Amino acid sequence: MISRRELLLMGLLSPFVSYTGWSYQGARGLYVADVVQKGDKLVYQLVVRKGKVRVGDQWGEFFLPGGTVPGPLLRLKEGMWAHIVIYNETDEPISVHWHGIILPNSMDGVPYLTAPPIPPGGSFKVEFPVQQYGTYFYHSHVGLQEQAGFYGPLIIDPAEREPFSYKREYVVVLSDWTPLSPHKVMALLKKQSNYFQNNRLTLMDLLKDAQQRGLWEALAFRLMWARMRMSPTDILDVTGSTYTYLMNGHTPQENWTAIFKPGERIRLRFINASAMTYFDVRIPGLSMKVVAADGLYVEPVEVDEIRIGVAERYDVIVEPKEEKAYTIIAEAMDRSGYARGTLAPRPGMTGPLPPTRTPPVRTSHSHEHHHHHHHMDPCQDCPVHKGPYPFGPTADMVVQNPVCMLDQVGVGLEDAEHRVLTYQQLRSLQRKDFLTKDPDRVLEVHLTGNMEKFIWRMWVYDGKSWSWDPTHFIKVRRGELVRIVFVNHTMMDHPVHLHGMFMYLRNGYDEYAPAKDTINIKSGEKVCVDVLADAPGYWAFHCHLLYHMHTGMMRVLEVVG
Ligand SMILES: [Cu+2]
Repeated sequence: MISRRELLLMGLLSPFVSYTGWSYQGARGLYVADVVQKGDKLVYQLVVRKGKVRVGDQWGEFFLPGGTVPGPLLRLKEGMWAHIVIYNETDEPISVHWHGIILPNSMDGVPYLTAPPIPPGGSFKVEFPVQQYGTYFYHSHVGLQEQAGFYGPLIIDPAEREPFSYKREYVVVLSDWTPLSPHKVMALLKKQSNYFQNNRLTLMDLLKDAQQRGLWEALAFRLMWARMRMSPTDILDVTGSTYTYLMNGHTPQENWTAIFKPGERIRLRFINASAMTYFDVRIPGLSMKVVAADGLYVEPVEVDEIRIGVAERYDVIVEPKEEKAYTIIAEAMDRSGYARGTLAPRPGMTGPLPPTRTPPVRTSHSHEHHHHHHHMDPCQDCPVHKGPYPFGPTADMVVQNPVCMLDQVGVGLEDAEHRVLTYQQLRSLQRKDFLTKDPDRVLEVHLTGNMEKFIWRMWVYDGKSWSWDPTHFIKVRRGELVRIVFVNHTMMDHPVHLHGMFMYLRNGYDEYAPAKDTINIKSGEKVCVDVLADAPGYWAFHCHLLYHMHTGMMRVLEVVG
């Protein structure tokens, strides 16, 4: 009998080593970090280097935790202690943030806010009691290092028996890589925000559109978008025109492969570690049973496709029955490219690639699309301040009547002829009694954007005044139950991440609301969450689209006491 752990190791060890000859040789592929157990401590050493790695026929400069991209898999155990020593062997300051992990504020890895960055040649010892289980990841929180490969998976084995069983498991890290330096990408976006978007609409599209809705209506629709200085094809800012999408560090051509025996139940832990890419994940021919969201168990839901926002994680169980290769495809939301791998009974097999789908276009109706009125509106307790709003030129547009869209699949998936996961379906397996209480405080978070200038903001309204400046901390008292109402006034979706505490998504399941660390807020949507502010300190609260965070879509939630 081979243990699950050994199987995991076998499945993960698929090296694609590249040699540069003159600088540090980085490797691509998911490796498992060496661990030493000392009593109730799991001890890791994480050496971070800079190096060159070949991707396809291009070379890239990477930040390489453990010498690889992605960084090595760190595995912890609920109830034990994590001791992770980080060594900075690069020539720049670095930090490591433990995404979704409940830990002391000083260990959170946000430079200057929770601890100074680790200087070149320096080291930092991260220590925290492991109080949770599930699928997480770690990444740099310094500058744009995350875009350059500074991320890796973090898995925590539960103290108690899991509510489902499986024979093997695979970690699937999805990411986006560009041969451009991240600072070049930033500069290009600042200069021309649609620089990477190739899907501009043409005269042909207009004529097709006019056939369907009449010429004047089609023209008016285009004019509306032009006046807003936007395009209905603004789906992702940075696209497959520069990105190569990676699965466990491998390009679609390299076809990362996971082995199964027909009839086995396989657990896949999907982690979206990309800088800017929403992935739509499918395994044609297999349904996926979602068993955990952002690490924590949910009531199982059978679906055929999952949209995974940046920094979100989903655990699924699949049961391939046939002796054949199944393709794992993670398409970028704008269809400009994909990451790809294969589930196969033997190495070397290739599953068929599903046909490319047409790029989504935001329509004038997309905000009402598929909106059904339930008896219970899950957003009924999410009050939103009715303008006027102080956004000024930081907002291209203002959504007057944001819509609750928890039961919607998202732009481009409306017409999918299979089951797509929605937030409405996520129900926690763990009851939290405090979620039935009235909140002690309500905060509104209004997401705004100026596309032309590439300025992004998180405006906060606390019932009295507005603020947007990231150096203006949002203060709450320790122990308060804080309701946060998000409104997305932009044409893009934003995955908003809160450090240090869970956000309980108010989707109608009350005390069984799912706990998430990253909440996707669709264009035009309002969503609300409850946060039990039980962790004192300064917690970063930001859009996880790297270049949005970098240009202002970031705040700090200070828990006082
Ligand atoms: Cu954003």
